[in-house]
Amino acid sequence: MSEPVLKVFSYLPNPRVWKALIAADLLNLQIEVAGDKPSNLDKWLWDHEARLLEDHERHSGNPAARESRRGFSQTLFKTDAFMLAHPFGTVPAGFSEDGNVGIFESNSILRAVARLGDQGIGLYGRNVSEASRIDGFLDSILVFSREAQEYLLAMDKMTTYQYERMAEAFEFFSAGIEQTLQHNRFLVGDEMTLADIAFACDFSQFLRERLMQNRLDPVDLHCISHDAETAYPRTFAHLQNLSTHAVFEKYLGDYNAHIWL
Ligand SMILES: N[C@@H](CCC(=O)N[C@@H](CS)C(=O)NCC(=O)O)C(=O)O
Repeated sequence: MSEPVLKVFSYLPNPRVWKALIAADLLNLQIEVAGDKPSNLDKWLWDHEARLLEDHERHSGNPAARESRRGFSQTLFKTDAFMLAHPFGTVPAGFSEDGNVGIFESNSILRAVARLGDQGIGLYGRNVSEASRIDGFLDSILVFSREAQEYLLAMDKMTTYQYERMAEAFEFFSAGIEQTLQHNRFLVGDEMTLADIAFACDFSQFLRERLMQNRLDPVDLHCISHDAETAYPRTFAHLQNLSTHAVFEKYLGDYNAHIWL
């Protein structure tokens, strides 16, 4: 087996990590992944050499102890080196193979994998215009997924404001994807690219809202994507087609089974 080209630390499983893993599988590259289920990440030292902490190290006086910022409620243990490499202190946290450079934001970890792989496969486009168009989709996907993150984290305390923001973001994003797929087989042209990988992972993560309807019931709200297949048929067909690709299936297969029931 070849040497890993990147290291990634994260909670697991995590669709944001799958972006890089799908690209790595398509490019026949290895990524070293370390991590644990979300509720266990407070037992880890967040570092390039991430490791489980000893019980006696898990106290507020540990210089690595920091308040969590987003998506966690526990004290987390992030080394100064981790914060230098990852200015926003988030996971997934990518590291160059030598550990010297932190690569943050899952879309950028994805880009790093593509840059390290065989350019002939075209995952990052075939020319500057295509690569830039892929970047445009990656940015739009990030904007959508940030909104989705806030929404999913607010499930037990949903406000009308939060819900309406998400509904608007979903409509804006899905309409754009639908529009693109009227003309193209994939998001950028007729070949699979990073844009499709990031779309599949982040859109799938948002669709987990369908499994959380019971948490919206008390405030009389319907999950936003309910029946959205009718309004955005190409978008959902694209996700389904991507999900049947063997490499996507490996990561997203079970995760997305609920969508196609
Ligand atoms: N847009 C980022 C999202 C990363 C993110 O927000 N991660 C959160 C967990 S979902 C985190 O690491 N939070 C650390 C903290 O709470 O301190 C990406 O795609 O990588």
